[in-house]
Amino acid sequence: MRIPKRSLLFLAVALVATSIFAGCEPVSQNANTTATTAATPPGAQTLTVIPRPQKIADMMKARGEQDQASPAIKIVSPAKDATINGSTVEVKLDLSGDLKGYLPHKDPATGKGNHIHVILDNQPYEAYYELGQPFELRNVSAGKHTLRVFPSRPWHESYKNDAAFQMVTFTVKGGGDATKPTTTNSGQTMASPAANASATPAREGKDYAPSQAGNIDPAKPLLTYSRPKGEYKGEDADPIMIDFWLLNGTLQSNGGDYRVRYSVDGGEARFIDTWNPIWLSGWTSGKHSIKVELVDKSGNLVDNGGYNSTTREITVAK
Ligand SMILES: [Cu+2]
Repeated sequence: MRIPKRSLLFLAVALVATSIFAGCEPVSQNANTTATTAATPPGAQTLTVIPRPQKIADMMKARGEQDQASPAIKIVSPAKDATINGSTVEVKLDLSGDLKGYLPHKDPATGKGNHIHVILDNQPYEAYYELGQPFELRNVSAGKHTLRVFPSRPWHESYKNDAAFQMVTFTVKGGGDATKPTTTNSGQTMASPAANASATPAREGKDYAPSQAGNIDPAKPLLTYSRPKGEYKGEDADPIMIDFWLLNGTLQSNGGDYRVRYSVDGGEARFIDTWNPIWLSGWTSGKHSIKVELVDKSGNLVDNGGYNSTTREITVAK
């Protein structure tokens, strides 16, 4: 087949023009441009690790010394190895240490603020803002469970000093029954299965899907998945932060033996070798899955009760 020279020239000019225009587009648009020329499947995206966003750097500046704090968190309740009767587990935390002004609290105007990430078993974390008020896990299934907590910033980046993490194991007897209403200690009905949506909770808390503790060895390396989680909209949808907590293990570039491996939508595996959050830019709208794992130098999963390999689904709406 012969292609006229003029057509080839036109094609070349068109390609150059396309790449010039692509260069002017925000990063998030580049993914789409690449996808159309490389015939990748619909929805394909090219994610790039970018530096800490300026918006967050500005927030840190405005917070004074808070980001140099060394918070110490303690789970007061449930006590280690406690047995709890009934499906509601009251959580009480004690925050101390060198706080430098760090205080969990939700600003009613912005809906944001410092908070604690509370994780039942290996479910997505729940945010706990007002430590002076009780927080409860509702509808917890019978059996053995773990609770993990660590302080976080308004943009959900965790504090990573040793004392900033605690985990306890406890057991629930006669746990979650979805047909019965959840009540407070005084017997006042807070939420019934039929009225759940309209009821205003009297305290912070969360209804939980059935889950059990992993068979965790608290002395072995433990990776706790924290972010991303849930739904990302508008300016929060790009970049998106990956953040985790690492117990009993040191990553390769911090002088240790471990690596954190992650992949998005089942794609190519990438590594995080220093214990810091990363920000990924270039997300397309829709559902995405994120897998975060703890591996050794050879790339083998370092298992600990199933918690060291976690896959989460998030929704991006740009
Ligand atoms: Cu958070």
